[in-house]
Amino acid sequence: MTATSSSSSPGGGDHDGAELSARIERRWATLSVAIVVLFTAVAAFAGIHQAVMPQARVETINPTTLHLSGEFVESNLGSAVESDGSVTVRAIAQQYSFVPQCLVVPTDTPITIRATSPDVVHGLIIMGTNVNTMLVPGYISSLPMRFDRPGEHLMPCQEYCGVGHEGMWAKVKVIDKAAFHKLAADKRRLSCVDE
Ligand SMILES: [Cu+2]
Repeated sequence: MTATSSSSSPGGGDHDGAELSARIERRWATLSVAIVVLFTAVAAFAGIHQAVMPQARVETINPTTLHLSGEFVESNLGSAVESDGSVTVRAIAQQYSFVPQCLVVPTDTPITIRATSPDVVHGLIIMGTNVNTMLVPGYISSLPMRFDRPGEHLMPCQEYCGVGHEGMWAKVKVIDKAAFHKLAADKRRLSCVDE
């Protein structure tokens, strides 16, 4: 017992104990507030840092002429096998459908999806994967993806784009790599209709 404690009071020991636990409690309260402040600061820094950094690469395209010439003409849409064995899928999102409406891709292959919009902002999300991007007129969205097993994934539009928005969706059909390459042997661009 220290000299400052009230030695006259018989309950002095209890008083000390209460003070000690109050001090410990304050210390933990300060620590937990500090942890919350630290994580908020980290999240804010990460978000702001990402928002102010320019994109590594921006690809633009004229939305009024993309159906007439270049990469996104109708005959060039769908899945294409590249010389390195990877696959590039090109698609257009427009009010209120995706072209092609069903994408076909192989398993165990690096795939790049490239898409854009000729009219308003749409979104593309492949359910069950982390593929999720906005499709902004004037810009090409390009994302890598890879599928381990065959199956079907829904691909709805995830940006409200007008009255027909809820009916705007497509499908991604993942098929066995060998079967895909058999199809690709006699077709330049593939979609589900070639299956
Ligand atoms: Cu849409």
